[in-house]
Amino acid sequence: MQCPTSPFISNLPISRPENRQIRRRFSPTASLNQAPQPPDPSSLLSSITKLLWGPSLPPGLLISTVRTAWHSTWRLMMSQLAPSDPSGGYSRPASRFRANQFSCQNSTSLHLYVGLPCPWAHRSLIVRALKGLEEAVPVSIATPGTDGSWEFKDIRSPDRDGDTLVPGRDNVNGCRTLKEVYKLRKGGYDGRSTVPMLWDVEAKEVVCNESYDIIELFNSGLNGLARNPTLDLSPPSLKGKIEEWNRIIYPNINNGVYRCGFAQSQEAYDVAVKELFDTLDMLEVHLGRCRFLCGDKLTLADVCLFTTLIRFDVVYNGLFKCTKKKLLEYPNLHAYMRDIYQIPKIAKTCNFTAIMDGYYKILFPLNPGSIRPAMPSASEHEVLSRAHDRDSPSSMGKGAEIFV
Ligand SMILES: N[C@@H](CCC(=O)N[C@@H](CS)C(=O)NCC(=O)O)C(=O)O
Repeated sequence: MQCPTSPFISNLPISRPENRQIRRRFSPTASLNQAPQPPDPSSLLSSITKLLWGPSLPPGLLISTVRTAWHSTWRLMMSQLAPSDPSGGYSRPASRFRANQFSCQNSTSLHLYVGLPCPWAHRSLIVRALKGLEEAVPVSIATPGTDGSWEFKDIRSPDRDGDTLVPGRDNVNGCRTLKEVYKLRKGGYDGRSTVPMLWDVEAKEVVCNESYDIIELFNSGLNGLARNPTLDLSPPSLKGKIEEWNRIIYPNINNGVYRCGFAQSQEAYDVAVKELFDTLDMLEVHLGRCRFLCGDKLTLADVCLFTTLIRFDVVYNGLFKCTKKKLLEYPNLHAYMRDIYQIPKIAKTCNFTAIMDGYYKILFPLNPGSIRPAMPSASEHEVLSRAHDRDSPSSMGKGAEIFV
């Protein structure tokens, strides 16, 4: 992002008399013998500042100038990166490719593209793991590049922690970026290149880039290939309840945290943060009575809630200003999250280093210094592995099994 420097420079009052004097001391021939270097915008800016004002800019002027420049640049970036409604509320663009569940039934030509920071992609990794679809639907894991778009890196996983998923290459198309993969489809593509994305290897076509469609397909459309075909995370008897929970959880929690973080007005933020915490308060009561959202069985609604909860204290609480409470302050929600985290294979889908880097280092308009804060100790693996006591018959009223 190069724009922050230019409004700053254009605000400098270069006609001040003392500046003219300083400018006379500047010799344009001083660097003639050096090889030309591309100008580094930040050192260029500090050189200009020093020329005009000496080593220190008057603090009041510095603050008001940078504030004006930063605020307008922030508005410009947010308006392009996070579309908003007239009140400044974040409005998430719709997914472009929706799955036709029937045409993909038991397809042996599917490949999944994900990024580990992304909660929507995380849903697809969890259902893929629970259903035992790892061989049937191989995965390529992208990582955010400096401009925020997804790219693939041929890294030999130095940060590999056990067999936790880590970013790597595009294993099917050999592309450098996800944008290139999208462009391979017939007719090309110039829209948002989002994860998760399900790719048809033979047809060279995007099957779907909407996470809920993908998890429904993984849950019930690939049973001929799944190692765990009898697991049903959306049984007909619970479909209505699951849809009801999704209607509450998607706008207020899954997208709710983004509505807090990407709000472009105080009013929009106030509404989003209230709806978020009202919903968490309600869930805290509900999960004091039931092990999972729809009773004693894990469903797709729990998977969708989990991927936001597991990121809550790690990134949303600080970076997205979801500050009213930490998830740790909700005993039932926190134990519920640990309960799901401890289901075999789920912890391996949670790469906290990738999550923190993906949010703090890449969402530049929200964290311009790109400093990644320390991992909250309550979100460490050891704490998440502590007993949750939600599976004992006495704690939830009756003996509960995780799976239907
Ligand atoms: N509605 C989509 C949302 C997917 C989405 O927004 N993914 C983000 C990462 S969390 C992305 O890939 N953004 C890249 C971009 O917008 O260019 C879904 O549920 O699959």
